[in-house]
Amino acid sequence: MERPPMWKRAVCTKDCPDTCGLLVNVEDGVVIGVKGDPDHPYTNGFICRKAKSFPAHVHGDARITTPLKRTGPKGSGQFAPVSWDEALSEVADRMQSVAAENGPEAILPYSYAGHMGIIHRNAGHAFFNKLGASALDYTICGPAATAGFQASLGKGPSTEIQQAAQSDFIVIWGSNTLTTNVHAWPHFKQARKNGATLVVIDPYRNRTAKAADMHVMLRPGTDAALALAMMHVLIHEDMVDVDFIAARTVGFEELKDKVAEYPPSRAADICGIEEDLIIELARGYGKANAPYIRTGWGPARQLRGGMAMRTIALLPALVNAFAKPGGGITRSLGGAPSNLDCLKRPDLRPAGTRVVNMVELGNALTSLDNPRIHLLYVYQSNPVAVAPQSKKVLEGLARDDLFTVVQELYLTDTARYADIILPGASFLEMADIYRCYGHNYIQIAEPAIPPVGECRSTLSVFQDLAARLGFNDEVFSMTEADLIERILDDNRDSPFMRGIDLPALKAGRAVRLNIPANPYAHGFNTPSGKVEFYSQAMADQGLPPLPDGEIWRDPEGGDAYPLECITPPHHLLLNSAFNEVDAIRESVGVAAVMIHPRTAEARGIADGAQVRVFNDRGSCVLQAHVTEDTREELLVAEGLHWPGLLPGGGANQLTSQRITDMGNTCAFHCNRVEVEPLKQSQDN
Ligand SMILES: Nc1nc2c(c(=O)[nH]1)N[C@H]1C(S)=C(S)[C@@H](COP(=O)(O)OP(=O)(O)OC[C@H]3O[C@@H](n4cnc5c(=O)[nH]c(N)nc54)[C@H](O)[C@@H]3O)O[C@H]1N2
Ligand SMILES: Nc1nc2c(c(=O)[nH]1)N[C@H]1C(S)=C(S)[C@@H](COP(=O)(O)OP(=O)(O)OC[C@H]3O[C@@H](n4cnc5c(=O)[nH]c(N)nc54)[C@H](O)[C@@H]3O)O[C@H]1N2
Ligand SMILES: [Mo]
Repeated sequence: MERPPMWKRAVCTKDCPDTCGLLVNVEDGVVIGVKGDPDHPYTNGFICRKAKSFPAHVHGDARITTPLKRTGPKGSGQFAPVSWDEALSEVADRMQSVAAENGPEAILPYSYAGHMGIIHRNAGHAFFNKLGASALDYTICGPAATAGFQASLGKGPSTEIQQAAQSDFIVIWGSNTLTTNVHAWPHFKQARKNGATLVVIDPYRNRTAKAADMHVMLRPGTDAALALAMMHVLIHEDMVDVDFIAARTVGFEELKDKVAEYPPSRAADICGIEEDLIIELARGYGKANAPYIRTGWGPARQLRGGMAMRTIALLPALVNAFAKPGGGITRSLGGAPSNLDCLKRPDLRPAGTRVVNMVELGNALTSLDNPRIHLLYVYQSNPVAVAPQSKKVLEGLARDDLFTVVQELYLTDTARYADIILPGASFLEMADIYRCYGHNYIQIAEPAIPPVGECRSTLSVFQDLAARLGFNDEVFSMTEADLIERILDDNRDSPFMRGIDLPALKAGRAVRLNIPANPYAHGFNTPSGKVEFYSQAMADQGLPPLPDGEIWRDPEGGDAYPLECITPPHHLLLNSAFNEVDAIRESVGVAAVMIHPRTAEARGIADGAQVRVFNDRGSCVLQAHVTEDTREELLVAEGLHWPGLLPGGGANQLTSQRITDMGNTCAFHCNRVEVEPLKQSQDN
């Protein structure tokens, strides 16, 4: 007799703003299907192709299901299965011997957002704090964007995306929405149905730009100049809201002087676009009833990314977009519950513990001293693929005097360098509570299936290690349920958590946080309580208090590298994840680099040819996609492919560990390069 399908609620764990509600079809402990949860109030039953491939992700033949110990040279991928006891005894022994010989700061944890659930994502913090290991600064993604935006509009959530459905002028500024934030699209579509104009500001014609009414294809790193020129038009053509500016902003007179330096003609030169386009954009924005901006992270992945984001974030204040339903600006949403101290236990960290910026992993493993890093523990991250300047990262990982532990689901390029691999449970095998950064809902998920093979959750692995090291603080014996309860309790006084429907949350349904759809109607969370055209806080940090359009290009290599290169997300990959799914990899096909026809012609590069993209930091071999979808001086390498699948490594061969002006983030999209046809003799 056929059994009815058993659908269980789950939450997508991937590092994407949308954090979808899922329904998982389970038969005999095996996930046989995944679909969108139609009851999720934001994601509404729609999921992307990647999420549909979760059955293959969870049950793929290549899934690591037992602990493994290295048997061949580092990087060779040769391992033999060992028991959990043997693996964890060795890890614990190594931790103790490294700490005894070199001090605990010779141990470095490296983790990021492979799993987005609050509990497991943060499950190692208390352990490494107690150990006194070097602490990691989690900078690889958003801090430049956050810092820039906050300097202008203050901390906290921004305009809820659903608001945009009422906008008549939508600007998508450096986000590939149709690829990286697809659930925003129905709201933009709704607005367009009512006549709204949709503008995309992006250096290449990505999927979203192709669907827009207007595409401003600016040079990377020039957003602040563009925003200042828009302000120039708004001010000179009397499109600003003088009452709002007088009452709710600081520094308008100083801003006006700065803006005078950026007439559209000058910005047109800086940005490499037509002056008329800037004027048209500014007038569209200024005359709209409810202008709305969706900022992505792209503009902030530049050396002056903080300044770019800060300047963009000032635009809505000039026209008081906040007062109009549908108007406003979105960067990040959600973010509550935010007090996770009971889980992370910052109190356990010894005072003055060394902090390592995760962007600088390559340097940390090759040149950091006093003490040198002798034990690296990687979990929920794949630094060989995602961290900048891969050559340095690989050089570090190859060190004989470095002991590397990698907790993973798959034999990634990073796992290949491990001395011990610990098999991680997937999100469908563990309970967690999810907050997100693209909508204002939180949700609890229970395990849909038991752990595959001998896989274990991140929390349980750290608790086992804690027991082996004799750590007996309460956190090291709390279950997921205990921790969820404690976190909810600790955050009871947060206004965002007020009125949370606990029974609904415990039943697994998405629950709306008490975050206003238009938080700016209630004021600005800046030091002055106003929008800060002039920021004293920035001046105090030695940063320019006023916006300006100065550009910092990649300083390495100079004129030898006349082209620029950006490395934005691929539609079918999620950072480096989903390379493990055969069907996805086949659809992704070869790794390509977009090259403008004139640039290709000048170098004798034909469409489809193998090319070498290079700079002083490294090189990679990609297939030329000759197209007018990019600018003449700009190469675009969408990713991230697993570097080991490519003949010459991944796009992070080209990127730099140099950090941004604010937030200490990586300028992933700020690289000078050259490209040439691949010569037969070159094997990279
Ligand atoms: N399919 C898919 N979805 C994803 C991801 C993925 O890898 N794949 N990654 C997830 C993660 S971790 C994040 S943080 C988000 C990121 O989501 P996004 O913000 O969409 O991604 P970014 O890499 O920041 O790039 C966004 C856009 O910025 C453009 N850009 C680059 N430089 C500049 C510039 O100087 N100015 C302007 N105006 N634009 C610029 C790029 O061309 C790109 O189209 O997406 C998440 N969603
Ligand atoms: N060139 C370039 N580089 C980039 C970017 C770019 O745009 N261009 N984007 C950057 C951005 S925005 C980000 S956020 C970072 C992302 O950096 P990461 O967070 O490191 O990215 P992922 O590729 O998602 O790697 C996560 C790994 O965690 C593993 N994993 C997933 N779930 C679990 C689990 O439950 N347990 C364990 N142990 N492992 C798990 C996955 O198998 C995967 O290999 O990359 C950055 N790197
Ligand atoms: Mo990210």
